Amino acid sequence: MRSTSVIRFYSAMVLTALILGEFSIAVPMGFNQSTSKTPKIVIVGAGIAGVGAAGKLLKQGFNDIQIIEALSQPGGRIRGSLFGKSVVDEGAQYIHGASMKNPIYRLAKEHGLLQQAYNRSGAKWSVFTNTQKQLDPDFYEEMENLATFLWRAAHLQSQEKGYTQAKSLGHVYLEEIKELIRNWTDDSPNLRSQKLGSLNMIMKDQCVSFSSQDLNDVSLQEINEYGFIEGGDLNYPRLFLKLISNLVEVIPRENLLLEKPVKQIQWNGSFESEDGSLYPVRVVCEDGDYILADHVIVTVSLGYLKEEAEAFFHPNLTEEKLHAIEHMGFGTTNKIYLEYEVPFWENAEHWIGLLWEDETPFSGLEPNLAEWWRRFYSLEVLHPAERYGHILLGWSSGREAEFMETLSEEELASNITRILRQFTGKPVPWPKNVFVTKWFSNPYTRGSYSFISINSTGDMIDTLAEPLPQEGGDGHLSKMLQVLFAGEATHRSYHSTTHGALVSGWREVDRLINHYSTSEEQHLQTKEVI
Ligand code: 6YU
Repeated sequence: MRSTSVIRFYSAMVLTALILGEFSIAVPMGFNQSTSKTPKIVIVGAGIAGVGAAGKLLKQGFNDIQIIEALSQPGGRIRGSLFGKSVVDEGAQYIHGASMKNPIYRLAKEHGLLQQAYNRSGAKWSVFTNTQKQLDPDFYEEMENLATFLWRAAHLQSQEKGYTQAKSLGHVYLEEIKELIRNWTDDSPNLRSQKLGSLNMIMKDQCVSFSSQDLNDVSLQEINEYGFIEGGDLNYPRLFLKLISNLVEVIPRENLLLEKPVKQIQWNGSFESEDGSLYPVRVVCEDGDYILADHVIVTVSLGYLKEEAEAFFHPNLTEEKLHAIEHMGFGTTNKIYLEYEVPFWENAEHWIGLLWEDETPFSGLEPNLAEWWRRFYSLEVLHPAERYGHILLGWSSGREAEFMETLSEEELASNITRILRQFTGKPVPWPKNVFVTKWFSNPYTRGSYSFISINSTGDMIDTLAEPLPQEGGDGHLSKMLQVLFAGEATHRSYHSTTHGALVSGWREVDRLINHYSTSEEQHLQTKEVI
C-alpha cells in the first residue's frame, strides 16, 4: 500500500494580498526599497515556520526571497496521505489552545477552516485489559483524575524556587505514586495492578505528547516552560493541510524551490555574484547549485540538526549551539492507521483503551523492541465512518515507534490483531490496510518534535535561536544576522507545536525588519551629521 500525498502542487499566482491580512503580529517599520539595496534572503525548509516567514517577508516588501525545500511538497511535519476513503493527517492535527490567543487558530478562522472540529468529549469508550477484563468507566475516570493530580503536583514542583533542574517528570510522578500507594492497603492485588496499569497507560499517552521514550527523559522544566494557551486541544482533521496549502498559494512559484536538498550553508564569507556584488552567505545544494544571500533563515528540524549540524554549516556553529543541539530533547511519535472492511466496535465507540495489568509506572518505559506493541495504549475510531471508512488510529512513541517503521504491513497487522483479540476477547478481523507514519526514517525530519530533556534547559532553546554572527565585526551591516534560526524547537514556550513553529518564523522576520529599520535610521542620522 502506498501513501498519496495531499499537499499537491499549488498555484503560481501571486495573491499576496489575500494572506497579508492574516499576519496580525505588530511589527516595526518594513523594508524601504527606495532607499536601500533589497537584501537577498534564503529560507531553508518549507514547513510552517519557513512558509510563514516567507509570507511575512513578502508583506514587508522583502521581495528577493527564495525558499528551498528538500522534499517534493511543502508542509514538512504537516503532511497527509490518502488512506481508506479519505485523507488522514500524518503529523499535526490538534490546535493546542483553540482560542484567538493562538495564531494558528486566528489564521484558520480567517481562512474559514474552523467548521469541522471533531470533539470527542462525552463520546463512548471502553478500556480492556490483557486478561480480557473491561474496566468500569467510573474507575478509569478516577484514574484519570489521579493522573491530573500527579500532573498538578509536578507542575507545582516545577515552579518551586531552586528546584533541581536535573529532576525528571517521571521521578516526581514515582515519588507521588509511592505516597498514594500507602493508602491503597485495602486494595486486592487485582485492583492494585489495574490502578498501576491505568497510570502506566496514561504515562504512555504523555510520552506521545512529549515524543519521549520515558517520562524520566523529560525535565521538570518542560512543564514550567511550556506555554499552555487557553481553549483546550481541539482535533481538526486536515485543517493544517488546508492551512499550509493556503499559505503556500500566495508565494510566487519562482520563490519556492522543491526537491532541492541543501547540502551546506557557508557563512562569514565574501562570495561574489555574476554582477560583482558580494554576499556573506552561500547556500550550496546537493545537486551542486548554489544561491548567494545576505541572510539565511534555517528552519530544519532539531532531529536533522542533531545528525547534520557539523557538516551542514561552514564554518561550524558555535560550541554553545552545538552543545544545545546535542542535549535538547527530540524524539519520535508515530501514528498507525488501520482500515477494516467491517467494524468490530460499536457505532458509538470513540476509542478503545488497552491496559497491561502486568505493567506499572515502576517498571518504567525502557525500550522493548521485542514487544513493541506494548507501547499502544489506545486506538481511536475515526468518525464519521461515511467520510473515513472504518478506521482506527493508534499512537506510539520512543524507540518502539521508530522500530515500527521497519516492520512490514503483515507483521504490523498480525501483531495488532493478536493483541486486540487478546484484550477484547472478540474475533477481531485482520485490517484490510495498514499505514504507519515514518517520521524517524524521514531524512529531513529524523523524529517528530522537541522537548526539554533531562540533559537540557529552556535556556538552550534560546541559545539555538540566536542568530549568527551577533556582531557585524567590521561594521558592515550586511554581515550581521547572516544565519537566523527558526522552527518549532527554537520557540521556548511553544516548542513542539505548529503555532510555535509559525511564530518562530515571524520572529526571525521581525529581527530582520528591526535590523533594517535601525540601519535605515542610523544611515539617515550619519548622513545628517555629515
Ligand atoms: C501541533 C499537533 N501533532 C504529530 C506528529 C508530528 C508533529 N506536531 P518542519 O519540519 O515542518 O519544516 C522543516 C522543513 O525543512 C521540512 O519541510 C524539511 O523537509 C525541510 N528540510 C530539512 N532539511 C532540509 C535540507 N537539507 N534542505 C532543504 N530542506 C530541508 N503540532 O500544533 N498540533 O496536533 C501536532 C504532531 C506525528 C510529527 C506534530 C503537532 C508538531 C508540528 O507538526 C511541528 O511542530 C511543526 O509542523 C514544525 O514545523 P517547522 O516548520 O518548524 O518544521 C507541558 C507539556 C507539553 C507537552 N507538549 C505539548 C504537546 C504538543 C505536541 N503535540 C503533538 C501532537 C500531535 C498530534
